[in-house]
Amino acid sequence: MKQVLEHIKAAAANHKKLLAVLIDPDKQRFEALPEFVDLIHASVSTHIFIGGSTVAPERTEQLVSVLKGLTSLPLVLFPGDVSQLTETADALLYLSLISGDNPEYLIGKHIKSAPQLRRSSLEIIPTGYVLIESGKESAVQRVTHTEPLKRNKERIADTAKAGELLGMQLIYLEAGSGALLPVPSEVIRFVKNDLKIPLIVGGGIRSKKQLDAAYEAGADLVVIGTAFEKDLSFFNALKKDIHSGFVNPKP
Ligand code: 1GP
Repeated sequence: MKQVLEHIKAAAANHKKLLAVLIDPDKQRFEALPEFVDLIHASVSTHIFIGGSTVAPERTEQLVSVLKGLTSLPLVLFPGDVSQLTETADALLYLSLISGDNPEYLIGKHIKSAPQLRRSSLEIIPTGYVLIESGKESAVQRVTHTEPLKRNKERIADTAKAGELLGMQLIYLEAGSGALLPVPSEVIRFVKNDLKIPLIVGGGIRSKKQLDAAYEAGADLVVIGTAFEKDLSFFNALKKDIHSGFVNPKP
């Protein structure tokens, strides 16, 4: 069923905030997954994103297969490379790095993935991926050999708008995994006010306060990875609360 994008759009339209836990197949120990998924289920998380900058081939597929047996939350590929595509997931963020000028990450990887995706039943979601300066060099910057955008809201909004006008279905503002500085609220607000499509924000969010600030500024879906990798007790601050206004599709 191709429903991941529709669900995100409906949530955004109804101001229901979404939270994706990002799992890096190379960093996650498979033995620890049952406990990790239990914590995800007890929290307000609504999605699991899977991906990393450098992941050993097969590892993504193995991880998704294990997760399938543990959860009915949507499993969404957030791949750093073509080798991270697997049919076992529910959807694919088909990322084009529109903040950069490296043709390989604007269209090159996509051409390489086309033979596989032509036959795929994955839900493919075209996503404009916008890397923003965040206080230190990010893995995305290092791997893609592109410069992040300066924290200049006009230029970032123009980039996001260009992605929307090209037909992308989501915009992802990325500060980079483990960023020192998350995407500033004023940038999120400025970009969101200018967009008709849902807005994803990630990178460097490690507290409930920062999460709420991103939501309040207009993020429809926030992605958090490193904070959970470093400290599982962060889930305690994100426990489900019927009054919280979050929506969780898990039955
Ligand atoms: C990285 O935006 C994601 O691509 C999440 O970042 O690991 O810093 O939470 P963190």
